[in-house]
Amino acid sequence: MILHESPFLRACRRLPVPRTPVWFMRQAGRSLPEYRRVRADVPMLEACARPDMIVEITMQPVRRYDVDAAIYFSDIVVPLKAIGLDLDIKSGVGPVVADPIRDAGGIARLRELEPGDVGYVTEAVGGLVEELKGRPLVGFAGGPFTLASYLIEGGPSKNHEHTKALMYGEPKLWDDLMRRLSAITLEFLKVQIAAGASAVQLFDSWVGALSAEDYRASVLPHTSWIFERLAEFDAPRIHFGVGTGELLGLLSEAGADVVGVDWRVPLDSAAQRVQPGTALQGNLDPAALFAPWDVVAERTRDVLNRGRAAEGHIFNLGHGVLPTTDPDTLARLTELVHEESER
Ligand code: 1CP
Repeated sequence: MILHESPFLRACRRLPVPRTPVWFMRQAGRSLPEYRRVRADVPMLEACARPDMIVEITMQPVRRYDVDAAIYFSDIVVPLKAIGLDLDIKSGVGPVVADPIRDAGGIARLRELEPGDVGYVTEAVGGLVEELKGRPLVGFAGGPFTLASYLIEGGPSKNHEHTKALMYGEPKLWDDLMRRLSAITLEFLKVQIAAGASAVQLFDSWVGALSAEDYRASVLPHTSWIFERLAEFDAPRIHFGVGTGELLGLLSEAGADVVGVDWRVPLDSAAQRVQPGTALQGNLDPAALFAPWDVVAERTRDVLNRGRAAEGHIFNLGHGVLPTTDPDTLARLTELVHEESER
C-alpha cells in the first residue's frame, strides 16, 4: 500500500476515493478477546507506556478487520500522567484523579509536556508505521474541555458541574487551564506526527455539554490554537465530540479538515452545518450493531447515502465501539461498507 494514496487520507483531503474508507473509534480494546488476554495482568496506564503492548493492541483490530486506518492505542489522560499528575484508569470506571484541580495552585501543577516524557510513544509509533505497511495510523489526544473535565471533576462526570463552575465563575483561571492543556495536547500530537502518524484526531468528547455561545467563548479559541499549529504538518486533522449537533459549525470553524459526527445528526444535515471544505466522519449508532444484521445493513446503507452529501466521507461509528459488541459484526460491517461504496 502506498500511504498517500490511501482512501482514508484521500477522503480526509476531499479527493475522490475508489471506496469509502472505514475505521472504528475504540476498534482496539475491550470488545476483542485477544485484547482482554494481553491486558489480563497489565494495568491500563502501564500498557499505554509499553511499546510492545501498544503495537500489539493497535494491530489486533487491523488483523481482524479490513479497516482503512489504525488508531494508536493509548488514552487521553496519558500525557497528563506523563507530566506527573497522580491519576489512574480504573477498570469499569475510567480516569480518576487523586487530587482534582480546582484552583490556581492546582493549575500551576500542569507543566509543559516534553517529547522526552513520552519516549515510548515515539518508539511505538515508529514500530507501528513499519508493521502497518502503508496503512495510515491515526494519532490522537484529548481536547482541552474534556481533559479539564476529568481533572476538575476527578473522574467521569455526567453534568460537569465543577468544570462549568470554574468556566463560568473564574474565566481567568479557566483560560490559564485551557492554555496549559492545549499546549500539552499540541505537543502530544506533534510527537505522534513526528514519529509517523498520518492523521490526528482531537477527541473533545464531552463538549456537547456546552451551549454554542459558551463553546465559542471558552473552548473554541483554544482548539483553534491547536489546529492552527498543526496546519504546517502533512497530517489531516479530525475533530470529534459527542452530542455536538448544535456545535458542528464551530467544530469545523476551529480548523479541522474532518469533523466527526455522532449518530444524532444525519450526515446530510451535518454537511450543511460545517464550513465548506470540511470532510465528515461517522456516524452509525454503535448500539445499532446489536440489532439483527438486516437492520445494521440497512442503516449502514443509509449512512453511506447521506455521506454522499459531504465533501469527503470516512465511515465510522457515531462514538466508540461498545465493549460487548460482537467482533464478527464489525468484520461484516467493514466488508459491507467497502462493497456498497464500490458500486
Ligand atoms: O481496562 C481497560 O481496558 C480500560 C478501558 C479503556 C480503553 C481500552 C480506557 C479507559 N481507555 C481505553 C483506550 C482508549 N481511550 C482509546 C484507544 C482505543 C481505540 O480507539 O481503538 C482511545 C481513543 C481512548 C480515548 C478516550 N479515553 C476518550 C475519547 C474517546 C471517547 O470514547 O469519547 C475518553 C473520553 C477517554 C476517557 C476514558 N478512558 C477509559 C474510559 C472507560 C474512559 C471514559 C470514561 C467516561 O465515561 O468518562
